[in-house]
Amino acid sequence: MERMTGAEGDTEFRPHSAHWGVFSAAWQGGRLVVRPHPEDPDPNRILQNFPEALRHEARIAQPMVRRGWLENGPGADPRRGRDEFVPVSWDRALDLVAAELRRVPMQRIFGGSYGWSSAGRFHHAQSQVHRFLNTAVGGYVRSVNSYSAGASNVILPHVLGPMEEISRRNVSWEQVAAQSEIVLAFGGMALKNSMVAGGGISRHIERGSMAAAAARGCAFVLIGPLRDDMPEEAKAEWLPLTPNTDTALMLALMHTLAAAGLHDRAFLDRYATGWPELEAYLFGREDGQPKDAAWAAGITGIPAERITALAHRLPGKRVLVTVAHALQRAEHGEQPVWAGIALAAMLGQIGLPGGGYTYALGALGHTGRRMNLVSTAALPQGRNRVGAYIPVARIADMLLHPGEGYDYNGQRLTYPEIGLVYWAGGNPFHHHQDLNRLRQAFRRIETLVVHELAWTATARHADIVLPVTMTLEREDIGSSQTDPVMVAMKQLAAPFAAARDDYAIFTDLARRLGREQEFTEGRSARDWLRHLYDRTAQDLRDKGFAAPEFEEFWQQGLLPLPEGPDTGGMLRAFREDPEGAPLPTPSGRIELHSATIAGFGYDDCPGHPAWLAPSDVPGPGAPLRLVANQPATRLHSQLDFGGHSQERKHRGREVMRIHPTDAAARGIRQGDIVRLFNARGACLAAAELSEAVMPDVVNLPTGAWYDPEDPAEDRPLCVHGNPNVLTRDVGTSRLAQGCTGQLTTVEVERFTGNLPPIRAYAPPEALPAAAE
Ligand SMILES: Nc1nc2c(c(=O)[nH]1)N[C@H]1C(S)=C(S)[C@@H](COP(=O)(O)OP(=O)(O)OC[C@H]3O[C@@H](n4cnc5c(=O)[nH]c(N)nc54)[C@H](O)[C@@H]3O)O[C@H]1N2
Ligand SMILES: Nc1nc2c(c(=O)[nH]1)N[C@H]1C(S)=C(S)[C@@H](COP(=O)(O)OP(=O)(O)OC[C@H]3O[C@@H](n4cnc5c(=O)[nH]c(N)nc54)[C@H](O)[C@@H]3O)O[C@H]1N2
Ligand SMILES: [Mo]
Repeated sequence: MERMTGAEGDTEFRPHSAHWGVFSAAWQGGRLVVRPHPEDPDPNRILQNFPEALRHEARIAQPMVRRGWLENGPGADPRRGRDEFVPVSWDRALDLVAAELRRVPMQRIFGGSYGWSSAGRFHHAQSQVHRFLNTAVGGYVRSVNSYSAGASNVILPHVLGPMEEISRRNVSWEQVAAQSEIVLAFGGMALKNSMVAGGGISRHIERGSMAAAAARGCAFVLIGPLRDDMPEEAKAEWLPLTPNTDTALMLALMHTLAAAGLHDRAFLDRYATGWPELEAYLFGREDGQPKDAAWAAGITGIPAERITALAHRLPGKRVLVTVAHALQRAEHGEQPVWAGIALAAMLGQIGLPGGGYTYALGALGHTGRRMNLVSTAALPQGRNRVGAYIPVARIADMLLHPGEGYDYNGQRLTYPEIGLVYWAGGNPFHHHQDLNRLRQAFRRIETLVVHELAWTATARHADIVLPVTMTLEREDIGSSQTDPVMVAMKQLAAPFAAARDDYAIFTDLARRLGREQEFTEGRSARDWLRHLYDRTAQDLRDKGFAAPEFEEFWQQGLLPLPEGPDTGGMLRAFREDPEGAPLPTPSGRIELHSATIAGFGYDDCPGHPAWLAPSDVPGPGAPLRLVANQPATRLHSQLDFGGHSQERKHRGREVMRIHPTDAAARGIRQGDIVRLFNARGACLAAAELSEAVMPDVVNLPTGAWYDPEDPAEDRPLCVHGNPNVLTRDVGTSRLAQGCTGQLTTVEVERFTGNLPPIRAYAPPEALPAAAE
């Protein structure tokens, strides 16, 4: 069963998997036809980005080296991102990378390499690059936490428990469908988001679960700026709320409950610590300001009567509070996560089926599901001998301010001095904020090595670009802890041009560094698949289940995995026995006041949940709030050039939604090309007038590839619609230093100039091949 090279023309449907769904594909009439998993009750169209993407001109055909780097050697260079490229052979490219890895000490290599890459568990690029740097180089400066949940990753363990536990193991969709009476969905539970699950997903159950709950009489309340953050099936009541003011609303709900004596004192006494401190704050005993509904109305834009009425609906009901990731991807993002817990604690439902608190339900197709009983395949990472790390979203700070100190979670850390940055499987020009600042940061380093399948802006900023296969061009195993199917992902197409697998590239590099055996352990890619499979198979057998041999699994294509019971997780166990199953917090209880956090002395994250007025508020020059959320038509920036992503653009631009009143005030009509701008940057987009967006808010999702009109400028216009030219590169607080990219402030105007062409997908200029 060697790798096939002539897959095109194969008319048999073969299984494969992506972060947005298990599927099968075959070639029909010279075109790849993609079919979702037959048992998926609610498949999505992101899968339809594949056919056009496979052989698109945006693919990288061969290894390339930036001209200035080739001529002058490693070093800071303002031409990074607008230089020409020189095609080189694989041998030459790998010699150059190996020489750099020998030259630059591991303490000066940043290999954090954040990014989602592809669903297969072996060719998962981030796992590959980390394993390679550990086993073949010795280590690297890493990153911790995620862009997804930077603030929650840090605050949740202090006050309730680990983020993954709280989001995945406690409250399930089954419980919601059967038991919840009221669901307060802060930030909603948009179906566009639960299409996605890392490692693949065979069944999208969110729409059906919300429909079942609504049919039973469960009331969903959508709190947030966009009406379509809940599906119609949920029949949700929409409470339009000024972005980044959820904490004020939560505090006012708590104040109303406490003032009326409707809070669950017995629950707070038994299961929580810090209620007296929080109560004092709610009643304004500290600062003279009661956090009542009238106070919150002025902040949130929600009338006081609506807030008090909502509060009075809650006591005695099975109420579930869920807080979307989006709320904490913002200034002081720790606060709504913590305040939501406090609200749920006052209602006394934490640990009951379908009630209490869950984090980010529906943000991904991982949440609200049963966990598999057996382990998921994962490539071992080896040992990193470098201790230094950064919170992931501090990358530009690190590159711009080496040697400077900063606060993080009670520690004083120092940014290391980085010479070489190695990226495989992520797109910082997608995920990072204030891209003009990121460009400055990347200009300062000595060498940027990027593995990519397409000419993303990150690849264009690299010094050495190595073209990789996309998932369809190799075989792999698809698997996730929250999906009951393991997928034998078959190769569906030959590698594009000279593209190679990340694993093959790292193997050749490891050989040049004299560490091939350490990296490969003597295994071919196919051997690794068998090895990863065998571990899950052994786990199955150890637990008394049958498991086929690898060859049979590969033949079969799909292997069902046993799901565990819906136990209610850590929070249920804690409710049932708070002494026997305490929470992993310092007090063993829910911390409404944290002595640890208070002890850090941070004014931007005090010892209890608090309203901290944000600094990024509408003002002259930027009177509108921008919501830069996840895109419905793709995963982040991946396959933005694919068919489904393209068909939703207008005149080639990403679509920005604006309320008709705000549009009229600016003379903007449906379909107009508009310019969004603020002090940091500007981009074009196509206007869509919509009452699903609340007034004073505009919505431009992420993922349109960065496309600078004149890259020689300091703040070029992005002609395509990447909102990260506008967002701010500041941490959530000194506690978590998380990403704050979800929200910022902007102005919008009609664009009346000549419409610049989209060049984001066209390969950069290539010079004749170098003599070698
Ligand atoms: N303004 C704003 N910004 C945000 C967010 C926001 O809400 N607002 N959300 C943030 C969040 S939650 C996240 S998780 C990040 C996501 O940021 P990323 O994960 O960096 O985004 P992706 O577009 O998924 O990048 C993955 C890259 O890997 C490449 N790739 C795919 N397969 C392979 C492979 O096999 N090998 C290699 N070498 N490369 C491969 C793809 O071509 C793509 O360029 O964005 C963050 N950025
Ligand atoms: N189709 C698709 N799905 C995805 C992804 C993708 O790229 N494409 N990315 C996946 C990833 S990596 C992640 S981490 C998750 C992210 O999950 P989230 O971060 O929750 O997703 P977003 O779509 O960014 O935000 C959800 C909604 O929150 C609302 N919102 C924004 N700010 C506020 C606020 O201050 N208050 C309130 N109440 N609401 C607010 C916005 O209206 C937005 O639509 O999504 C995942 N799902
Ligand atoms: Mo994310």
